[in-house]
Amino acid sequence: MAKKAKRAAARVTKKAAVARRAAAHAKARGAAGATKPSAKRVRAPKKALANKQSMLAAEARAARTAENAARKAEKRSIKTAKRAPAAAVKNGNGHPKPSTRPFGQAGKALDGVRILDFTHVQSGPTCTQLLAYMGADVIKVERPGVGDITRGQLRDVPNADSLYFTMLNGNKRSITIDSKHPKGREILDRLIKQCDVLVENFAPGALDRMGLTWEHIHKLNPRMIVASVKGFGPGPYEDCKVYENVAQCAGGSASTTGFREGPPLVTGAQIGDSGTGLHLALGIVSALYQRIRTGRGQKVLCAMQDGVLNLARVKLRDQQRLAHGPLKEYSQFGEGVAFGKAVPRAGNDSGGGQPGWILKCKGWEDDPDAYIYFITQAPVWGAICDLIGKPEWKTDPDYATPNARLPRLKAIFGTIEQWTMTKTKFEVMDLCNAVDIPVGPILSMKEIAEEPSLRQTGTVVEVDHPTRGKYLTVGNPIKLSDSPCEVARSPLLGEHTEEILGKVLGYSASEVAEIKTSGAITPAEKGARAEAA
Ligand code: CAO
Repeated sequence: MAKKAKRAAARVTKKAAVARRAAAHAKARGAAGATKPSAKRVRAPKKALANKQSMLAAEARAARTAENAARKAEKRSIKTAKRAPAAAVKNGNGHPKPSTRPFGQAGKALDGVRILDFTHVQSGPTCTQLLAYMGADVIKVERPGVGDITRGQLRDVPNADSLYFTMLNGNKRSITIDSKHPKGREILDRLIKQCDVLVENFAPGALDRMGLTWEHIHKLNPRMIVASVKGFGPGPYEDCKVYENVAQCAGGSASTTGFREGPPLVTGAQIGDSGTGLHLALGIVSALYQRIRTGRGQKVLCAMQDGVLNLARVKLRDQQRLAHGPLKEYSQFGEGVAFGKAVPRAGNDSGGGQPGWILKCKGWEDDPDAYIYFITQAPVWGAICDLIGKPEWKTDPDYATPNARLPRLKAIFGTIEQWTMTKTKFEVMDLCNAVDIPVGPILSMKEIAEEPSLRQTGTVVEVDHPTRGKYLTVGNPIKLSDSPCEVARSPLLGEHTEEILGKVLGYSASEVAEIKTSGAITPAEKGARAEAA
């Protein structure tokens, strides 16, 4: 019986793989993978064009048929896998046989996924850029003539897209559409039918005001995943507009960052924007995975407050620990300063159980970044004592144990600093790492930009841009061994409008010409002028 089920599962898996390959093949031949130019819509004046279009339509039909077959086969394989769990495990849980292609040559993780990118500023674009790095076809919709507001913010090169924009929108295509223009809405509806995910981070209610409600989107394309970043989740603040630092403050980061005697501080890392974009990307790929089973899309919501709190969860941990006594690893404990009702700011104390602090290194008088983070990790205490020339501390009862050291941490770090100040941060790094003492040099952005190892791994990448020239960007920080990432420059405003209208949405050349004068893809005045002409 088990053998029979096993064979059945293998047969179905094979069929699914064949169908999927056929779908991929047909897709590859069909322009940009998912064109659905219906035979009715195509009105070609010339015979050659008509032939080409009917060929495209036939290819699109073939792609659809093959896709349906793949979906059905996949459904059957899941059913079979459920009936025969042992066989499913052996056969890779109903998925295709492992590719025989060398790693890195079997496409990209998100090949075939198409994203309707309605994001702007930072949080949403971070998410869609990551998805693009993973291989998704990201189509960024921008307001005609204006585009993402960041194109013009913090400009360093006159008349060129800012680094704010270029570093968050690599590997994407740009189409301009006025979402409030009737023709623009029609184009958007077509895009919805052709895409797998819509990502947006408009102010609350803006997408609905465009007429793109969940009900509307779901009706047009039940497989569509609608992913949103908002400042707050449902509750008293859900209608508020939110930027990075608002989220850092509302998510518990600011109240726990800074020095005890100073005001709350925001951090330089954009945990509210980029952090939430990262959370959203995980939500999207999870929803894509669930869609394989359910066949339907869903809403994915990441509130920036929630994202920040998730990253600051150790402080919520400490809040609860406070009810059971003082937080002994906070230096204020060693200094005899009483705790209040809420988690205090802990300066540069380490967030874990191992005391740490930032110490001066050689050259600190002139270089604001000549510092090192030094952790007095208990297991390497002996090595620390030897290195800084205090071997007697290894056996001195005032220093030998972590508990004995707690009230003396300030003085201990003072002594260690006398040693670090005689070395550069890189010398300290080398000497400490040789004996497993965890330390971290405070690297400036200049040092990071110039660090050869980050260039080699593709974490820092130089790309060329037609109007601004070469610039540095952060590549994919997530490395997949079978999904290579080539970082491409950000698109110019509307650079791919015609390409997408024609190849993705199947508009004919004459229809594209009409759209161009309708005002739907150009700024309102230009459209009006063109109409009048
Ligand atoms: N065509 C026509 N109109 C368009 C358009 C297009 N292609 N794209 C956007 N618009 C319109 C929207 O429909 C909206 O119009 P209405 O207010 O009339 O409905 C308008 O542009 C402005 O959108 P917005 O309110 O999202 O933009 P804003 O600059 O006023 O606010 C922000 C920006 C970020 C505060 C807000 O979008 C927000 O709170 N987003 C959610 C949280 C978030 O992501 N914050 C992080 C931002 S990064 O620091």
